[in-house]
Amino acid sequence: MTVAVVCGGVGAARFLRALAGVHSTADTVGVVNTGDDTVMHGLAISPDLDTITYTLAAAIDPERGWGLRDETWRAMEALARYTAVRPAGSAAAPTWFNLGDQDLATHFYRTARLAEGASLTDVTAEIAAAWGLAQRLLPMTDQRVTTMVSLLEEGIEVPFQEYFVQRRHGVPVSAVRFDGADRASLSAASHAALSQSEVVVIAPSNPLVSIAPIRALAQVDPLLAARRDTVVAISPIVGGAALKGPADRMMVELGFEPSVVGVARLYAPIAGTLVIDPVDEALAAAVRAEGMRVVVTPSVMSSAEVGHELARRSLAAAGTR
Ligand code: FO1
Repeated sequence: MTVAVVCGGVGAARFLRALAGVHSTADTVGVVNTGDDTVMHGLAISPDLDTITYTLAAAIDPERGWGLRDETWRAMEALARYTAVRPAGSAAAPTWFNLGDQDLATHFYRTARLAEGASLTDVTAEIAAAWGLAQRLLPMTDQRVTTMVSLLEEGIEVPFQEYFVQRRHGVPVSAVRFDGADRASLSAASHAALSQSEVVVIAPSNPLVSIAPIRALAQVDPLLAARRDTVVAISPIVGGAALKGPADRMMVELGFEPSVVGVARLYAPIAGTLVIDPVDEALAAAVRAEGMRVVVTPSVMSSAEVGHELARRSLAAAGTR
């Protein structure tokens, strides 16, 4: 059975790793958010693609959930010499976004290949091959889409990483926008994956800033809506809290209920089933009232066994009528 997984970063990476334990990796493809992508020091950085690649290669730093384990930071330390002398108004040598010494090689390679005219789809496949991945990973688009976050108190709009990393996602947001999404299109490979795979799983990623940029591409919602019986979403909200990151706070700030019911309202048009954790079982009827079937199974991937069962139940749900 072929499976396409709609992916953000850490939650999706962990789900794909779990899926690899119970399903053929050759039949698995990830369609990955690139709205978080950024350019630092002139380098093209694709955090969600890298988080997934490193996780599936068992090279991720397990505590941070991003970057490589056993990483060193000598290049970042050396940058401090230049931040001391940069003139007022210069953004050169930013040190708030941490690029490890080994991680830099990935960004060097991606940047150089893009400069040669390769598409992000091709470069992503090359990087995945270099790390020995059996799954296919696809950027959602080969064009530039940037998630922009409006900050309530500062009254400005900043690119996602300036909210997430620079401000440690600790400030309230008032809006999110996907710059360039109206001009971009779903990559041909992603389109094929989302339309031809027998099952689509929406990973437990932030619905507002990880899955929403993919949905902002014009083709995606109609494509998924047309096959919603075979689309299964896994709630990233468990017991009213995000599994990781600011999804729960963002939902409140942007006017959504931070619960599996709020998640159901977001996904009901495009997914037939919502997978929720047993702690949310009491809300199952309310999720059904939003028009979704419900699968109740532990969804906090605290062990390989829990992850495997979550993956198994998610795939099985797509066959449930
Ligand atoms: N996340 C952080 O919290 N701090 C960082 O300095 C940081 C650097 C970084 C570098 C490369 C990369 O691929 C990811 C990195 N991340 C960092 C993670 C990333 O910014 C976020 O986790 C995602 O964008 C959210 O999905």
